[in-house]
Amino acid sequence: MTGKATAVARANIALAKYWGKSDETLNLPAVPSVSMTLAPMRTETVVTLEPKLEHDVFELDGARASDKESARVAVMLAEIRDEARDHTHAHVASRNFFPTAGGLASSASGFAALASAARSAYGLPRDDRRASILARRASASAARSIFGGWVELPAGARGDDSLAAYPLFGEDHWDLRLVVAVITEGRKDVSSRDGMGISRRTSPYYDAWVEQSPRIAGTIREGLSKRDLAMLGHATEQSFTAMHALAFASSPFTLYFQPGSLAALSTVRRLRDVQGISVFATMDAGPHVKALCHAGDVEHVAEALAQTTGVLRTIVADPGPGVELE
Ligand code: 2P0
Repeated sequence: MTGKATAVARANIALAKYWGKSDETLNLPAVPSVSMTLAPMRTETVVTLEPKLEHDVFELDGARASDKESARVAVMLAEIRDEARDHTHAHVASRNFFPTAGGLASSASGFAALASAARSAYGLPRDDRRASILARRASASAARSIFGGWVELPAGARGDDSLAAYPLFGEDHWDLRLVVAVITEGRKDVSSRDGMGISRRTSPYYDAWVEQSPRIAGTIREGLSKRDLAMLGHATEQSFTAMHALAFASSPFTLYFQPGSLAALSTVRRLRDVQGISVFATMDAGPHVKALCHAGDVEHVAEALAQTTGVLRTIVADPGPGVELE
């Protein structure tokens, strides 16, 4: 049998952040996270079964991927082969249609697209829950990119390998925008995985983070449900500031901010406090600042951020759909 399938998945940005694992072997998050899937940030992955191959081959953006990246892909393919009872190796070609700058995670869209395309190429029926479980084992934020709109990945209890993300609201629920203020073009220094491990092992605030996160995620869910941007936005800012405070207080300290990040955060505060625009910030494991606002305010917000010292450029994203499979 020669199977071939193509999947498109999109990156997502967490409003309620995942940071810390309850189980490193199964890659289970210690806290619930809630994200928005981003329409323009697409990864397309083509999986082709090739009986002549003696091992899986992974190409990323047209070039042979590193051994480390290839190994993570091979682990997922091996799990799918076991389920499909087909031990043919595969050629995987993945292409990102957005910049792979630090903190604009392409691993989420990449593993979501891979899980979906590979299941289909091996003849398994479409099952987004199973694809989300596979994606979560590879990279927990990828579990959320299986679905469109607004998505939750609950915290996982140690040993529970059935954990998957699920959609809260579709992409048409609310016409919000996320403006990414790009601060550096390079890759980040400390990976999310390493950063959250250091936080869990050494930060004096880790237990408080795990204890408080469900409450913050609950407010974010409620703000989404009521389409209340102030409720959603203040809780979104609480989640990212708590995550970064936790990381900063670890040993050695983990600091993702650059001077431009602080300037962009000031711009967001000024737009809100001085100009009365409903706009709220978040940051991930990188220096970029992401601003959440209504569609009607997005040009003004993007312009103000683009003019901020230290901001290289801006990217505007609207809520996007879940995985598309051919
Ligand atoms: C998030 N991040 O919720 C958080 C906020 C970064 C900051 O999920 O170890 O690459 O592969 O499960 O999914 C990035 O972490 O980590 C992430 P692993 P992942 O989006």
